[in-house]
Amino acid sequence: MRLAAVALLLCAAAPAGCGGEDVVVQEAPTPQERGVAPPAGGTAREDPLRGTRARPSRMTITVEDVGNKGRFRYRAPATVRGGLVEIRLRNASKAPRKAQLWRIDGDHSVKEALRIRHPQPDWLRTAGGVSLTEPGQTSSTLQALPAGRYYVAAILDTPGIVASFTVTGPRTVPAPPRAPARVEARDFSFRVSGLNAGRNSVDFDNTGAQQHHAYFTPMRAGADIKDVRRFFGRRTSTGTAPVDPELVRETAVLEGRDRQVTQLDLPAGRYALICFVRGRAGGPSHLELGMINEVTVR
Ligand SMILES: [Cu+2]
Repeated sequence: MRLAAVALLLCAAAPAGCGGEDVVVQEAPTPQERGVAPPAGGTAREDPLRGTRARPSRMTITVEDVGNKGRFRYRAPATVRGGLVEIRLRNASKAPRKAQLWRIDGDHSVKEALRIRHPQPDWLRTAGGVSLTEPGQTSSTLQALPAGRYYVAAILDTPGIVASFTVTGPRTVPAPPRAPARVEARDFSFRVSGLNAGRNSVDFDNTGAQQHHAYFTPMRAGADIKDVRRFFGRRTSTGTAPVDPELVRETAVLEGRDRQVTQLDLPAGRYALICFVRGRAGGPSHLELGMINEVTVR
């Protein structure tokens, strides 16, 4: 694995990724972006994420390249009706991207939030979002979005141009229903069940108190999980990587006691499942605290 990629991983859960100098705040969406509205009321519809009947609100986030130097920008509607929300990420850029949501409480600005690394103050919360999505693809997450001010940013990428938006409605909202596949993140381990080869709707359930994400990377033939742990644990790497960094599946970061149903496309094979997040205060990554599992998908 390339060292740059490893270095970026170690920055997981800094609000806007590593670096930060290039981060620009997008304050004013275009009228088209404002046009994303929840589905018309009246008839319940089949929810593509989990096959049950529900009428979640819906928002579409778009990410696209800016110029040709690897910079990118998010666009989001200015306001979203809160509650249970289907968040879609349309990846119009040339690299895999995800949409990490952050919620800002109180009078703090997005600019202020973007300067924070660790420790993270109580007024800034990770708020889920959409898993890593391939170029040209759209994928979805179903989760509760309580009223508040939010922004969408990258986490494991170079800094992009963030988009801010306001969620209207109640402060407390119902949690999403359960999905057949489940990834439970605890402090500091994973439990996994029901994953099948192909596209899964995954109940990503953070039952711990800490922030967690789920990062799947395929293990090369002959590699074992100890090799992977050793590989990510050191700052410099030599020899053949025990994982394939070109095929990563990764959820957004969830705050403790939060849950979402998200999509993960997993070809059959053996994966290392890792959490790279550090505590709100900083300190060791959860990988260093043992948050790594081998998962076989059939
Ligand atoms: Cu974690």
